[in-house]
Amino acid sequence: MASQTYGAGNIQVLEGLEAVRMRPGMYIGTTSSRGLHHLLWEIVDNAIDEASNGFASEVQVTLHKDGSASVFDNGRGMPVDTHPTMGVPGVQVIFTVLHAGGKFNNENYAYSGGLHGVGASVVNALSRWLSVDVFLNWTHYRMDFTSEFDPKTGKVEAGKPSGPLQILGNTRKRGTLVRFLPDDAIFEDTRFNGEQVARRLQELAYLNKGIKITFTDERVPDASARVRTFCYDGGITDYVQYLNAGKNALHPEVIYMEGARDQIICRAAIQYTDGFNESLFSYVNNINTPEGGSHETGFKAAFTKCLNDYARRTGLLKEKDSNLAGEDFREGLSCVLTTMVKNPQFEGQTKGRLGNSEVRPVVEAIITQQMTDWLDNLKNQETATAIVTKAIRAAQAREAARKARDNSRRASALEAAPLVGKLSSCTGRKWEDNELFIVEGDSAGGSAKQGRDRRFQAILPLRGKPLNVEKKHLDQVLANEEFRSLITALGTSIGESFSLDSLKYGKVIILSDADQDGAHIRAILLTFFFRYMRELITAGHVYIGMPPLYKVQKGNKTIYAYDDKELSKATKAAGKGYTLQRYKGLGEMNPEQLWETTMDPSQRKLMRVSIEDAALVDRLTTILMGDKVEPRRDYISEHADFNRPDDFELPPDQQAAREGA
Ligand code: 0R9
Repeated sequence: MASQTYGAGNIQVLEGLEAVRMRPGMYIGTTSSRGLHHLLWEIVDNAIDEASNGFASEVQVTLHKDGSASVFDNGRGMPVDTHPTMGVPGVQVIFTVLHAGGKFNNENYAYSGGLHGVGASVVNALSRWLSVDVFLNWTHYRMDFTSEFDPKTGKVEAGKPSGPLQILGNTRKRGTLVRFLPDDAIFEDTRFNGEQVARRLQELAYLNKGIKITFTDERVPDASARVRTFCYDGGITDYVQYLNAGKNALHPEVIYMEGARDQIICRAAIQYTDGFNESLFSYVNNINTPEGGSHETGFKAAFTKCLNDYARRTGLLKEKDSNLAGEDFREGLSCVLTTMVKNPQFEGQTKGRLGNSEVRPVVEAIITQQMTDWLDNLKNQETATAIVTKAIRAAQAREAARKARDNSRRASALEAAPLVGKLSSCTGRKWEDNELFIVEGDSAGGSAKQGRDRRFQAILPLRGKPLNVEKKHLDQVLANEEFRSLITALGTSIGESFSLDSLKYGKVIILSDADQDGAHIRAILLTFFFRYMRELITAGHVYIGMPPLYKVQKGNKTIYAYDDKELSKATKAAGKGYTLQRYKGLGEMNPEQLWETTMDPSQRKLMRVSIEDAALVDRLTTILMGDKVEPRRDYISEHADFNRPDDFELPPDQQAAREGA
């Protein structure tokens, strides 16, 4: 025992919070906005842990006007009694000793956040100040911490207690309240993104059935929009229904499965739609695993096997038929899969894949058992038959697509020229430097061809509106000429056979008009990339070009304005006697203008397309591109403002200016 006290544990104690300030990246990954939000998630995770362990029913998160954030849970209250070896109150240990929370409480917090779990002390170290209020045993305790410059040592003292633990009085409340102000000396930007916070809290509410999460953004001017409450008694069942809003469900009730074995808990909720896409969202300890992993593998294996067995048992698949593929059974499937695992190992480039191999057989066994029970139930026969029938049709379409792809491969080998006939390629040999502009309309395409720098810019003009792939099978997509040209130009193939390694361009830039038609074309192309070449987006290759909306001219001086704010600046700067031109389409610009405003890397604006939250994007593409009109109209009228300058990537110099401003 004694040797343990003086072992690794002691080293951690000696390592002060200053180490965190020296290398914040080592603890929170980055000091960008993502890292900033990490601080909040750390505290929120601790509150959710207290609730999901059954000790709290409510979590309240508030973004305050002074830039600080606070989190409250109505749980047991952090321990305030004196720590046996450190001789200071428990709260003090939690907020001043690295890794303390986990260290003396591994058993109780079996499933706490693997990715975020850096400890509350890291949040303290990276905050200008932090306060914790504990409501426990009818007593209100409080402790304050600050990170301040100490003139005596010439260093910043990180997260030091401002004084001893205080007793402020009596209370009938129970719980813990933590409030902190992220240090602007550490973070590039200390403003929390209210939408991002709301989205994650909603996700946590779905994943943790019955917990009431209240989010208050005090910075919002409109009082009626300040407070939002998320609470879902149906948990992930409600989540699936939310994902399927705007889709046509194949069966009214969500199928729910749950089980636990070897300290692994697994839950799944599924519902089929009449669509063609697979939407599977998996989580481990409340953390999204977009790259899948052992839990997903186990789920898919069980799911495919159970349904194939069922199809044979019931004669839907005949003896001569071969088994259906997993992807056939997942066509039109919306599924949320969550697992709780003791020591999760996250792997992959973005740490988005679960590595623990022991999880696969457990999930497989739980799903097999639950799925078999469901399929054996008489009242589910109609739905089960519909699922298998749909999968059989999917298999037929997959076969047709394979043939079409073979044909187009053969065709492209024989007559590559006609297939990419519309493409004006570039001469550069370094794929990373090359750019493919997908341009709306032949006339703009013509200007782009003449205006471009042909050494690294290729142009693919699109005639009219491309096919809306949201409503189409892969074989139909492959039969479409516009998409065939695009796929051939990119060189990556598509769907299952997509390969990023064969990509011929570092940037794929969508260039469409700044009007409704242009927005529609953009949405169609993004839907196509999202459904069939998702890696192209996640690897950061897809961009949206931003043509200017206005030209302000005075004498021989020209200013281009990309939104209304810039326009009013430009007209003010120009003073009296300027001429104003409003561009209605790309086609109105001559080649030089198009180059100057939209294509020249040193002057243009590009927006990089990212998938921060695949579940959200999935829901949105369905709402915006699917065939239900109502949800689309509602969404558009609710989010009418697409003028979001923060999402745009400016040329390097302007970017610096914007951040300075
Ligand atoms: C506002 C955010 N909430 C928290 O950070 C929070 C941590 C926490 C907690 C306990 C209760 N509520 C909490 N809220 C707790 C845990 C235990 C015993 N008493 C109270 C226990 O695990 O046995 N704690 C989280 C870690 C610790 N407490 C501990 F390590 F100090 F015990």
